[in-house]
Amino acid sequence: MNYPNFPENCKSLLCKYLTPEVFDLLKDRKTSNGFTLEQAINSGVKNPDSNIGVYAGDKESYRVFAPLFDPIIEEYHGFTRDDSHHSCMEPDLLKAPNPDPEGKFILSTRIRVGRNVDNMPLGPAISREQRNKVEADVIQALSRLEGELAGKYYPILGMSKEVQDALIKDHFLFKEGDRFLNAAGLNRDWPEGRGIYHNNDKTFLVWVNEEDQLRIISMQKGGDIKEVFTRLVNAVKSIETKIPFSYSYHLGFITSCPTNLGTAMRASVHIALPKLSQNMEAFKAITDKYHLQIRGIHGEHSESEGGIYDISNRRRLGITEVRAVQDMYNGVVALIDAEKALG
Ligand code: ADP
Ligand code: CIR
Repeated sequence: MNYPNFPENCKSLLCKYLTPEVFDLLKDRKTSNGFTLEQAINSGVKNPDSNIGVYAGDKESYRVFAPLFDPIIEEYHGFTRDDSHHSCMEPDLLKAPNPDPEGKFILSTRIRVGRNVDNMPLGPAISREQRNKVEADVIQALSRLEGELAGKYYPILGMSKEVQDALIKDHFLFKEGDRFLNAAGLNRDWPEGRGIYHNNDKTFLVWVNEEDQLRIISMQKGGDIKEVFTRLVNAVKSIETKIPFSYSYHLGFITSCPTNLGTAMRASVHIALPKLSQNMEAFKAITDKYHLQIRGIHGEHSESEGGIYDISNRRRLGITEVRAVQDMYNGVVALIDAEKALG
């Protein structure tokens, strides 16, 4: 493989940190699962509009390809090689009274964490048999959940197009054929091994074998962020008694995309900011101050519609889960204040 040809205007962290020297150092390395540099960078090479552009094939990738991953991790999370990660999933420590009890701004709240099974390759390097085993083990673990978390698993294989499209449109299910995941090798053998579990109210959901082997999700209408976090914590604690998750004392929970390492948590609201969003500079000044990310209404790489935005914590590594949700909460309070000030 030769040094990739990045377009001149390429802004991904991959093209910033894959210097010819780093490329030469890493190009012949392989993890014990056979994962190569070429595989790790393919998403960003094929999609030069990537924000990041790299994926890990296994926990070992973060060590074997550290000269590429470390600076990317440092720039995204502000977390260095010498830092360590600590988890804290204590909903009582979160200070988050509903910032919008009248429901004027916040349409819905969602918090998800990514998890992968210990001692299994991650999605970009997993085999078909291993992926199917993950699915079977996860279905079994989920079948033991009780009370509010009890639900049913729906495989994508055999799901009608109408049901699948409705679940995607209503923000419950991952989309099909994402080009970033495709190039990362995450859509191999589609749709086998993929599916979604949810309770009757669709307030608790688990995506199986998408970008990560599990995406554990709690969501509901309105802005009761603490209730959403509490449900998520209960679910994660229950599932981890059955499934051993991949974890590192340095990097926290291991995920295929380096932006998700650590807490692997994205806490978001869908929020209407029609006035503030007329002035993107003022809007971004607030989101930067509170370490927030702005996404469109249909998730990553989508556009906003009708002044409604997906606002979430940007940092996930080197801070606790409580801090990640608190980042989002504090920023949302500031955004609502700014919107109100505009009349
Ligand atoms: P993820 O957060 O899981 O990495 P995406 O950005 O692709 O991935 O979002 C997944 C889905 O979740 C999308 O349909 C998105 O619109 C939906 N979503 C995200 N946040 C919220 C929210 N606060 N309320 C409702 N749906 C949401
Ligand atoms: C990209 O590089 O744009 C995709 N692989 C997704 C990266 C994670 N998302 C993000 O930082 N917005």
